[in-house]
Amino acid sequence: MRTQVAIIGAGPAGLLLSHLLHLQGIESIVLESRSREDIEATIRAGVLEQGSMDILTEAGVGERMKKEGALHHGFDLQFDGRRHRIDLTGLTGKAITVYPQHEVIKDLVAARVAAGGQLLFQVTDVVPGGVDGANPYVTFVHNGEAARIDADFVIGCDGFHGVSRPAMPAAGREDCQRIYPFGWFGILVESAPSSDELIYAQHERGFALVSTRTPTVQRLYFQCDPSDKVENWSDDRIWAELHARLEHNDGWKVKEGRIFQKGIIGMRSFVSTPMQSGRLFLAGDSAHIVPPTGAKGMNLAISDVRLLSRGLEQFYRQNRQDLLQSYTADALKRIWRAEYFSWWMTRLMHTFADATPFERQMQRAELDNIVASRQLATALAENYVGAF
Ligand code: RFL
Ligand code: PHB
Repeated sequence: MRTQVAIIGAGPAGLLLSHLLHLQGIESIVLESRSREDIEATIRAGVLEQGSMDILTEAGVGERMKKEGALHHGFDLQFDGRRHRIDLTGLTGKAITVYPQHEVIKDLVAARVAAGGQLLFQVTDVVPGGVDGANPYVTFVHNGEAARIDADFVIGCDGFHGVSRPAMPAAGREDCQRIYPFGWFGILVESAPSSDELIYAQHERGFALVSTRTPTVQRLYFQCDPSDKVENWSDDRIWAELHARLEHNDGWKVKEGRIFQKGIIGMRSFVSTPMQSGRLFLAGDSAHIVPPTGAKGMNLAISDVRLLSRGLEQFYRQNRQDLLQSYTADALKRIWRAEYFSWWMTRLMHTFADATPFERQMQRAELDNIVASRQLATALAENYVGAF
């Protein structure tokens, strides 16, 4: 097989890149280790920044997002049993949309299939090769047969546990990482939303987050031990913990319902540089991870591939490589700001078991400052909506 751009991974990064390239008349093949049903059913992110919505809309895949996604103009910060609204639109003129990542995936897969795009699912043994020369390739196994794609470029969009980052030369590679001493327990609940807007709650028992999915499904999270087991959490224990952490002075209570999905995710900040070696480029979670507190991961994946698609377009249209050469530096500007914001929100909202009484007071005072100062609340809102 031969194509212009071989893409490893059909997450938001890989699928959107393939679609953006197609719109510029550039051919690609996407290789995905899981099945279409599996990628379309995996529950992950929920929040899209305005800039991500604009990119999806310009790419012609924003129709269902506009109809079914929920536009949110603010969210609540809760601490000491009180809520304080962060008026995103009032402070920044922008909003965010809650639209599940797997719906974005469905829209992108449908667009690729409708355009006759090549998506190969359930491939195994994917190995990028020849990336230091002008003729890179990917070998893999599909339907039990060994296969090879020759391409001009190989793009690793295969997430944090993929094969692309390990295939980059070790010399000159720098991995910056912070692993947090807690995780998030996430549940999906059959019930009407408890709140019209997201609630980020700080509590001495640990952080909790009230989010939504659809008018009949809620997404709730609470800080937990990352090595804990889902089996240790009966539905009753989960509700007791959520009620305790989300307790509100006006008597508001989180709505209960049937819990139909439970999972624990670890939390880390991670950036691997450079994001390019020869003809191999990394985009999205394959190059960087943020803790979910700032809701930035999918948004970063989208902005990475927007940059890459421009670089590839310049290569094919004008035979120039300057945008491809500056890809790492250009992408990192946004990535480090999102890393900073996600780390800051995580530190602000979570309970650190080893915090001293002084550190706890500083955390409380910082929250008080944010809700008392329009300038500080504006900085939070600008970062949250991605107004940079
Ligand atoms: P993905 O989505 O991990 O996709 C990678 C794809 O590559 C495939 N793959 C391979 N394919 C072929 N060969 C191999 N060897 C392969 N190895 C892996 C995988 O099967 C997969 O299909 O990476 P991508 O495209 O970079 O997208 C990143 C986002 O998925 C991620 O950053 C977000 O989900 C993070 N995130 C959030 N981001 C937001 O912007 N807003 C949010 O509200 C938000 N909430 C979240 C989140 C992530 C969460 N979890 C579960 C980690 C909430 C949660 C709970
Ligand atoms: C979600 O709805 O999954 C979600 C919302 C906000 C976050 C993280 C996850 O910060």
